Amino acid sequence: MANLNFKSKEMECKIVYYGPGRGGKTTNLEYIFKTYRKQTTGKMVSIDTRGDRTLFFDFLPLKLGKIRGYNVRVQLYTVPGQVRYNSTRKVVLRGVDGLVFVADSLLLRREHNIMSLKNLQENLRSFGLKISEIPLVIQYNKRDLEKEGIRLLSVESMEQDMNRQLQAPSFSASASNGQGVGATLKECLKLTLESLQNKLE
Ligand SMILES: Nc1nc2c(ncn2[C@@H]2O[C@H](COP(=O)(O)OP(=O)(O)OP(=O)(O)O)[C@@H](O)[C@H]2O)c(=O)[nH]1
Ligand SMILES: [Mg+2]
Repeated sequence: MANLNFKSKEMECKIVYYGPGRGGKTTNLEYIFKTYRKQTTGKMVSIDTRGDRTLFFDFLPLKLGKIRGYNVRVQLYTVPGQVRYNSTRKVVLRGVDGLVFVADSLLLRREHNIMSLKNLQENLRSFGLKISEIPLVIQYNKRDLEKEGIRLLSVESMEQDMNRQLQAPSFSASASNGQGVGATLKECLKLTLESLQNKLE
């Protein structure tokens, strides 16, 4: 839930990176941390990781400066994608203002993407929310692997699997080299701030 202070003109909102294990959520935040130094207000914090697996969450605070008179701060979080950590995912998801769903383009990960999106919908439902009520951007990650000759799902088939009904803005990306990472974040920020603005009016 966004924090609004009318008096001091401060706004704070929460964006959660969701998606299957090993899809590239942490890698997105690492790239943002590296690239948008001016906007980061503190260190990226990774709570409890084993190798490249997030066991609790990652956190990165950003400061966007003044937007329509408000000082806007954003908190980026990632959830642990592994199926067994659902209670942690729910804790991180609580109070979400905007979502980035990071899907894995590997052919072998098709089912994991679909299950993770279902799980997101179920968890939102447990808070009385519908996915259509939360600003959402979908990212098709790891597109760089096409060049390596690794079999990937086509973007069209991923759209069919995940975005036919949602019709969310979507981006191809490669979090490891940063392609599409900024575009994904910017779109999510735009939608999230617009949605908060509408709630204010
Ligand atoms: N080639 C390639 N590898 C990637 C990309 N994004 C992430 N990876 C790799 O995929 C692995 C998993 O990435 P993470 O960012 O840790 O995935 P995650 O979604 O945070 O995974 P969990 O914490 O288990 O939920 C790491 O070894 C990354 O380096 C990408 O765009 N291209
Ligand atoms: Mg992670």
